[in-house]
Amino acid sequence: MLGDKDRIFTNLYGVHDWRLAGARARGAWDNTKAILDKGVDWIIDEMKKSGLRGRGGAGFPTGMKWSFMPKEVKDRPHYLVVNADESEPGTCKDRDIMRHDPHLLIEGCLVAGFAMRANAGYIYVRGEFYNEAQHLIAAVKEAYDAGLLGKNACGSGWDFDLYVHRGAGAYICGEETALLESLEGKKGMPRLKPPFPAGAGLYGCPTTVNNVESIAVAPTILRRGAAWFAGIGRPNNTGTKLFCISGHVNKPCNVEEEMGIPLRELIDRHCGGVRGGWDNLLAVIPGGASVPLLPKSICDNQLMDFDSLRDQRSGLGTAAVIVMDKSTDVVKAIARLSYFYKHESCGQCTPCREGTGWMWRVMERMVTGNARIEEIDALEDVTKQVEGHTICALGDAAAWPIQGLIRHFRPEMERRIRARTEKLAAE
Ligand code: L3W
Ligand code: SF4
Repeated sequence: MLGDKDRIFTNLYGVHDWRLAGARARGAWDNTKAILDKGVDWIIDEMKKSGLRGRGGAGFPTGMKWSFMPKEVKDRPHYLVVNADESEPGTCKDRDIMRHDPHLLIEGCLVAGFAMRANAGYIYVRGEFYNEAQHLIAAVKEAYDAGLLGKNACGSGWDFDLYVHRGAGAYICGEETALLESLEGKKGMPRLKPPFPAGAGLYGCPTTVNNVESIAVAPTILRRGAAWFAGIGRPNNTGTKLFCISGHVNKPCNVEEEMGIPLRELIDRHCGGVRGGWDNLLAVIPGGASVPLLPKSICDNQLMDFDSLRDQRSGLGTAAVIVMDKSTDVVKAIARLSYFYKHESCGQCTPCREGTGWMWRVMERMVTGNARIEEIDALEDVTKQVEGHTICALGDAAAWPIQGLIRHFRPEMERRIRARTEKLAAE
């Protein structure tokens, strides 16, 4: 269990002052110049040694990502872009960073921007996060007024401007290249990768897109040292992590915990347990809507980190833990997610545009049992034709929850079909 001394987000619940004075009192902006004075190579090396993996869903090593940026600024400017378009169902951690600890993020932007030789950064905030954007804008102004941003930021000799940009409420704009399109003023439609943003990103220039939490933890890692962060959690799954726990628990909450904490401990310690007790648990979606759910039998001994969850053919994703007790209609729950992906598909590639609608319609019939048993296999087959055959990960995200349902709850799907068939035969 993570002790208070190792917590990075000391105002996660908003009980303290989020403005500059309060943030400074909690350690933010503490001699940032000294970090920058150590130089670009030291910062990137330290980030690599910390083992930090991206907190936006994919878990890509952050230090390595920063190192992909060209070593020198030549003909094109470099950009840092922060993905604050938090829209993954169940996920609400970046929101709390922005409203309760915006200066951690802003200081992180300066450090990350410096390390990737960017003189400008953009924070792309989910459109619905109006109040969060207001806090960010106010905090950015405070930072400019205090000489922490702008020309000669923090007295470092580095110029760094930071802009807050509000999105317009499309889930797909959380995909990094759709976000860049949107930031450029175009329709938020994902680009083919490669090229990755580090080669051709915003306005075709070298760009790194990072999640809010990844950037907000960077200054503390650099102040306390990579070894401190790497000493928390497990190998290849290091550090502290914000978990968002919702659904059928007694006290839903966001909490910063050690990576690799057992799922049961996370729920029992911080959420007062599953509603009706652990034995009343049916299933958990461990990492936001896009990752497959896990039945109770797996949850009993499950560790919450990237590799342990991947071993169960699921994922840590955004660490949004959605708990379902035995009162849940699990087929209906996944059908609702299928509707979500159908609705949010940008429609530019055929397997996703057609497949998400097809999967949703079949899932709706699975809810009532209005299907044939063989259609479960057909449904699974279609998920595999969508998975890996689309421009962006939304296609995979639509396929995986259904695959998880079939893997773990196939008997329940068959039971509904049989029950309906028997009922019709009896009429
Ligand atoms: C340079 C290479 N850069 C990879 C970079 C890439 C990106 C990062 C990860 O999707 C997942 C998705 C959601 N040279 C590189 C390279 N990169 N190879 O590394 O890339 P990737 O493709 O693994 O993932 P992604 O496209 O960023 C993210 C899942 O997360 N998800 C989260 C959704 C989250 C939200 C939210 O609310 N925050 O929407 C949940 O599971 O489904 O699979 O930067 O450029 N060779
Ligand atoms: Fe658009 Fe879906 Fe293709 Fe992504 S996978 S580009 S959301 S149609």
